[in-house]
Amino acid sequence: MKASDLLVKSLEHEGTSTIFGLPGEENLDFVESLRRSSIRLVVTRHEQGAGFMAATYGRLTGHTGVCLATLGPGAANLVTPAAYAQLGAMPMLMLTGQKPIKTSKQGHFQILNVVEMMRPVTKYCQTIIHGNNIPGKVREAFRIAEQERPGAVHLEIPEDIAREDTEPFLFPVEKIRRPAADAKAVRQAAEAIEGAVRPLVLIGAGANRTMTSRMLLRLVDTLRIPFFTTQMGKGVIDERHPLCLGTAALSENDMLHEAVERADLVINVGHDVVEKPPFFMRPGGLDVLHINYSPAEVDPVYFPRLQVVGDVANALWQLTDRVRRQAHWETDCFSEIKRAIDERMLAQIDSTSFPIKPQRLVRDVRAAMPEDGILALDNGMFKIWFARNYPAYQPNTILLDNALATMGAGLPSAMAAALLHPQRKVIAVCGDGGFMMNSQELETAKRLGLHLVVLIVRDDGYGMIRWKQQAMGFADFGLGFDNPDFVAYARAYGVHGERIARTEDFLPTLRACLNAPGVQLIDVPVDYGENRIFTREIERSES
Ligand SMILES: Cc1ncc(C[n+]2csc(CCOP(=O)(O)OP(=O)(O)O)c2C)c(N)n1
Ligand SMILES: [Mg+2]
Repeated sequence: MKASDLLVKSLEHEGTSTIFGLPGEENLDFVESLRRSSIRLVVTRHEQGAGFMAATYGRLTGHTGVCLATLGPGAANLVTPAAYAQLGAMPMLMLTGQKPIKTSKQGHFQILNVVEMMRPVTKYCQTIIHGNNIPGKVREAFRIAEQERPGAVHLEIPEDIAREDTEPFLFPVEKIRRPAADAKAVRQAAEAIEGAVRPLVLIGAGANRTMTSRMLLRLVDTLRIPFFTTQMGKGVIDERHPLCLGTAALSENDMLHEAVERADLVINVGHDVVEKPPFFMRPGGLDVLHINYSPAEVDPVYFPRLQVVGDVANALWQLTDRVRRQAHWETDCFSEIKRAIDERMLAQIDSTSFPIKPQRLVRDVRAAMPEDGILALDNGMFKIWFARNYPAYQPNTILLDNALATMGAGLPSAMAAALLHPQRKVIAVCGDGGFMMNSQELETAKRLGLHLVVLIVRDDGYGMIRWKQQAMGFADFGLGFDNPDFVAYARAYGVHGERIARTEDFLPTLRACLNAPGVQLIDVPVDYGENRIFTREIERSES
């Protein structure tokens, strides 16, 4: 069998149904093999679009998303998506072409050492040097990409290898059960929880990717311990739950930290130091119990004394069975904090001033979204507002990247969500900066017939950096820009566009766009004056 056919067979064997990519001539044998396969090739307008889509596919399904690029320049464009998948723990395989390795007549034209370039941003990267190795390398790539902690892997297929004749053989795909936490560790953790006075649960990114919802809810409901979440832990338990305090959107002096200050034990489920810290541990401060698939990496702001390492859902199940609610627990003290937080959340939500206040924007988006609607956020100031003010009702209904925190991933990740869940409402929320980094994928979205809304939060600048610049006492410099006419821009792609001119128009327009077919773009001017709420929190932390 031809090697490129065997590569496609190996991918089919792993259950790959879609490959996102932008081929070059070095991929043409593979592309021809794909043409005759069951796998769908989704062609994008930039490799970043393909990579971000594949990573989000992996994040949402737990199954490795696959993307394709050519050698040198194409592969270099996949570096950011690789870092996105690697830091965000999303299983993704990148396939890249290469010039022939046995004989080549082109000198070093376009040749980069792609495998070495990918090494720091992947868990596994290899060149296939013989067609017969393909099934083994593919199996290893998938196994490693999906194994906790998930991440990016890379395989390079040189042109001459892709054309080789091979002896086909496929390795069995076995699901590996994760080890359960050690009974002694669970016993010690249970004692620590029972011995605490004001225990508090923190839900992190790891809990969101592996469907621990049911076990976490059982723990919280049985023991009645209040909880808060990191940005990437939003939605594991419905945030309307009476014991939910909210999301720590900032690392320091967030309003949630009043609760952390009162707690004497934080039960940290699925937290990962790659995510921006939801609070800082200090020597001699509160105790932290780390429940995760792997031990906590030692870090100056995170050094838990107690650890339960193993399958998280199983650990929670064991703990809930062991721990008894204690009469001496003072968890009621958190209700007072919750009331204060809820009150602060009401500020400006009804404001009709224009441009729209971020609080009103977030409130209206929540009002328009059904329970299972998916928001995919790009990076910018609005991300903090959504993290703090948007209650998620279901796991993975707010896709935000607080790990690499790259701009440009919002639209492609929303597209992957819309492709996977055509029946659900999907909104990409982008700044005017981040949107323009991958706006060309509007063409891909339109071509694929996706149903999604693209919301551009427009402040004519790199708002988040402008806010930090101001908070640090610097003059306003170097962060403004002009924008295209986004409605005309949408039209050029054959996409419907709307510009909001009055705050009251935003909710009805958003509702109409969510109910209309195809891609709908909304340009909404925002008033970031409200960012001063966070500035005060920064100032307090610096004084
Ligand atoms: C690829 C990339 N470049 C730069 C940054 C640094 N950065 C973080 S937020 C931001 C501004 C984002 O501007 P915009 O998308 O307009 O959102 P806004 O903050 O204005 O709402 C910048 C430059 C980044 N995170 N990622
Ligand atoms: Mg902006």
